[in-house]
Amino acid sequence: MLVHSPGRNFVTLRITTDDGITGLGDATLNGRELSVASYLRDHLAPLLIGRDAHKIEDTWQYLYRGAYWRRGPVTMTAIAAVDVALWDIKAKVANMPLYQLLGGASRVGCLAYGHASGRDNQEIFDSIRHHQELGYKAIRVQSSIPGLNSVYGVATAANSATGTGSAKGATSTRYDYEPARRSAFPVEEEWDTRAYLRHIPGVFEAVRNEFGPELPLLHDAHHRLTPIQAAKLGKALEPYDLFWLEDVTPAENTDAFRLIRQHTTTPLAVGEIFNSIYDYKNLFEEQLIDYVRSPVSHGGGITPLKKIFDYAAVYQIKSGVHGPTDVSPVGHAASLHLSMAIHNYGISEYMRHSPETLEVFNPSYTFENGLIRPSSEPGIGVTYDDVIASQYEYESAYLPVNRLKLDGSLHDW
Ligand code: EZ4
Ligand code: CO
Repeated sequence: MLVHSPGRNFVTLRITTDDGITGLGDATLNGRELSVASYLRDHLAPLLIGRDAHKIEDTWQYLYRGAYWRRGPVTMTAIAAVDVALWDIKAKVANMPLYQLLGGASRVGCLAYGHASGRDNQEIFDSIRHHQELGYKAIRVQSSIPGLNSVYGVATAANSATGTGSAKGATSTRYDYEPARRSAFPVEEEWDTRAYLRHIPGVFEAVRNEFGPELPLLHDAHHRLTPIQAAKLGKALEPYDLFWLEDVTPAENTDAFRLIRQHTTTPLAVGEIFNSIYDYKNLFEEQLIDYVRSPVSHGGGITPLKKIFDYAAVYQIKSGVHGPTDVSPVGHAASLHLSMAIHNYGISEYMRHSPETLEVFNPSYTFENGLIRPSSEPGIGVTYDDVIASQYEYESAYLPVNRLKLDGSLHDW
């Protein structure tokens, strides 16, 4: 179990076989890291000693069914880490990049989107241009809201245009690489849904006028709206032809999508906090969403996520994998290999990790001309540098909480 904080906190599982082959799995659960580390160390690792590393499906079922307590983010992130480490090992033994074992490449690379944001439209335009210069062909746009002093997902002026820099010296509003603040308590932000709904359509109108009709644009509402507010936003954004609108309502009430879907043709994405095929079942069967946000590391691993994507394909629903910096390069690489192989790939979020993170994980995937590609290295193509990692000790860090500006009551995040 590797728990370090190169740029931000990561929990990484390393499994070593009797013949000395190692596999890595991402066990990072942002803001609740140590619970997964304990689940793995105290409950799963002892069960793995002496098991055949090649029996991936059987081991997955053993850990999932054997616990009795199924699902949930902690359990499923822990099982995912074991699953990915075993796939890494199997692919190394086969001497192939993992996507070959998952069916081989269905595409030359995986379309990725980056995060542009700003406090006003001019800053947003600069941030979009900067991301285009970095090679992005699809861009998520988040904006400050007049009257609110900070909004999650909006970088400060210092880094909104560059999108670079390390977490060292980061301030509470430095979101590009450190959405979770290092402190014993979460930052409290303020929120006003009516102000948000009034402002956002104009931002997309301005962006479309500036950049034209072709550029794929995305937006994340971070679970903050009621179903009828979500329907209104989806409708208001229709003229600007979004690639998707993400996480409009609190994700646990999937019935909300029925109402939203009746009102808008804006494509919908959800699932970054889901962890089971059962979370998606009704959404798929009633065709209420368009993109599946689960990353390998929070979706229980490659084994179950492949099944989720295949199930989604029946309904022409595509992948749209979560890829923030709190998914480690191990998690990104695992999602990337699966993304290369499946037929119904859509897009991946790709926030770039900090130099500290990259130094520790040494990912071999590349990003060029809008596409992320795995290398031809055997396995998932990530190696962990323990020596460098040991310089970065875990520090508690939390995502912000959100209170209504009007009366301070806690709001959905
Ligand atoms: O808030 O990864 O689409 N991306 C996101 C992320 C999540 C964080 C939570 O850990 O919503 O920024
Ligand atoms: Co999101």
